Amino acid sequence: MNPSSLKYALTEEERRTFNETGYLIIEDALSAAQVADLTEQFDRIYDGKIEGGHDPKTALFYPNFIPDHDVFLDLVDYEKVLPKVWGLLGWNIYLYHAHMIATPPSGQAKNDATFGWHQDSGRVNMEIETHPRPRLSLKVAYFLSDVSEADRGNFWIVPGSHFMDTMPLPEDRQGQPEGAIPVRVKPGTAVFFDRRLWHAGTPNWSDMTRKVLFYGYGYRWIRTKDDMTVQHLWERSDPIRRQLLGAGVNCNGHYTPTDEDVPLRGWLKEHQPEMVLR
Ligand SMILES: O=C(O)CCC(=O)C(=O)O
Repeated sequence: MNPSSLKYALTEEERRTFNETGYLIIEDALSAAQVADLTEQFDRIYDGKIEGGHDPKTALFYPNFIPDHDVFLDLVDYEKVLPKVWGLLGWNIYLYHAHMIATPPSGQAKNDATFGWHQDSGRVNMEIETHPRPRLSLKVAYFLSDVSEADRGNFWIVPGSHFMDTMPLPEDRQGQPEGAIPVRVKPGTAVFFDRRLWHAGTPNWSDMTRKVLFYGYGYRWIRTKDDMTVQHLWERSDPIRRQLLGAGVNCNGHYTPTDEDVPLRGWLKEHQPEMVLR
């Protein structure tokens, strides 16, 4: 990790925005060249899935894509983003989940059906006893296609809903919850969202395929949410990237980490000591 990454450290305003609204938009997180490289690999995977029988009219959810190409691997500890992730979650973190979603034009007439609103983490939400639910993890969504207009299969959110345990939905399943908005962003934008923020993927009523990469970061004591077959990448990764890819000394180190388990802590002690107060 290059100390130059600290120029992208989380600002107090960014922290406040994320804490209060449950999300944070970073425009131009990726350059046009990065978007082009990532899109080339995204399209290669997507085309392969269609050749393999995936219905081109339905969304493709493809987890565990990090091993597919180094352009995806390089975003795991991306200097414009990771400092904001540790600014929000601290140093005992790793990439617990990653998935890409392609949402092709639905080919159907626009309707007002209620979207699939949810918080992330499945059973965690039922089995955690506290209110409000704890943050635990966040995702960073990198948008590769232009969703600056609505109806393009946008990611929808209810800003400020991350402290709500339930989301009232219309009984007739028509329309969206109060306060719901489409996230409208240009290619290259990174959208951070708290796992508790009520959100939904939506049908694409435009004529362009929506393309997004999701990187999920959480505490090292959370289990992976997909196969995360990244262990073969440890050997050629630097210590912080290795931590983010799930390396560690032993299982106890997920709970009581040694310096060897969490090189990020050592790095922060040296370069951003206020991040290592506990
Ligand atoms: O496709 C989308 O925009 C929604 C993605 C989503 O629900 C998730 O990552 O949990």
